[in-house]
Amino acid sequence: MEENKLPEIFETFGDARKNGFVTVKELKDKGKKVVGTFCTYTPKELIYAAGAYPVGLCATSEETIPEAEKKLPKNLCPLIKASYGFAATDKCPYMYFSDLVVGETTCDGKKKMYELLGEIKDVHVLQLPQNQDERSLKLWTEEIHHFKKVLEEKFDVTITEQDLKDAVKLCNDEREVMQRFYELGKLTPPPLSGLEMHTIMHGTTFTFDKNEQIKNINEVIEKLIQKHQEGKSEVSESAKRILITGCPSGGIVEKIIKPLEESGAVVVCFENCIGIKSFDRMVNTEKDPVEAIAERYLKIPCSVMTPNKGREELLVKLIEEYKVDGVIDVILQACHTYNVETEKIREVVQGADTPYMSLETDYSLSDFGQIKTRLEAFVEML
Ligand code: BJ8
Repeated sequence: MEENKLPEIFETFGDARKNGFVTVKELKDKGKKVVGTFCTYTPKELIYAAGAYPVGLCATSEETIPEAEKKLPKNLCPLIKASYGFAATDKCPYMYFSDLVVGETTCDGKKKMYELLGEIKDVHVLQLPQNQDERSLKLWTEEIHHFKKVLEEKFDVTITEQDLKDAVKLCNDEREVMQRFYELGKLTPPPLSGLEMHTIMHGTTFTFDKNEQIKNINEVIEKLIQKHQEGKSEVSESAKRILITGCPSGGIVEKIIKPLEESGAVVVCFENCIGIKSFDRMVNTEKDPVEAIAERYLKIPCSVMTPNKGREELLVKLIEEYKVDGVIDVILQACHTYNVETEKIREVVQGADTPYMSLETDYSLSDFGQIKTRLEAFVEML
């Protein structure tokens, strides 16, 4: 391999969704169980502990939205329409092979969509409380105990305490390596672009062998650190450093991340569910595993929580740690919770002396030119 050339792992992760199709079929042929998930609040540990494999379901392209709109309103978040559309058209192999799909009571659109999805697939909806206080933690802990029972009955297994502890260890190991990976964005210049970082993080959603993933990511980290030490980063030292927050960014990469980086900026930090929100915070291994899992997941600072102070505190911390020059808040059309929260987030970000811009968009390319112009203007004034 050429010196400093990144391993094919970048490509491997870039193709992870496609390659995962074969893997998931092989797993099914071997009699393994697959559980489709939509949200960062889904405690993957329980799924592993039941001997099944969690997989993120397709929801990041507009391909199936017209089909979804036959049943769902047009003015609904594109992520929700795409999720349903992929299921209704059988175009997501992960959905097709899922023995169970797990939804959650996060936003109104999703929880109502799951009712329709339940007509196509076996769906279990986790009753997620809407705030993070002690009473909610009790409810959520009970809900996780219930989820354990649902999985035991569905897959005819008994989940032991040791199964849970092993699963906690696996997920904590993954979090640890992913934290080391995204913290590479703290370097100046960062040794990889935001687009590359996004590709890898998105690819992990479709990687079934987590130990293999941990090994591969470690390899990428070592290469990138070496690249940085040798001053060979392709990112310019003067590139404006951007933090992306808001709705999941899987469906807007071509529309926002790419043009942003083409206009002289670099995304150094993804605070959203593709990045830090998913991998931040470990499950405490000193406590009862179900309680510790409940505690860890309930703290996720998503806008579906009210209040959602955690997101504000996290942003202020990240702006400093990643030496951020500007924050872009991505709002998927008709996402009321993130949209309403922009006002608070603007105050918090500007209060940290950092320029802020919110962008509301969907998965279509109809506003591509308009967004590109706004991104260029934003980068220019940084
Ligand atoms: S933890 S961000 S994955 S809920 S679907 S809320 S964009 S209107 S996805 Fe999410 Fe879990 Fe939170 Fe993360 Fe808005 Fe659309 Fe609803 Fe959405």
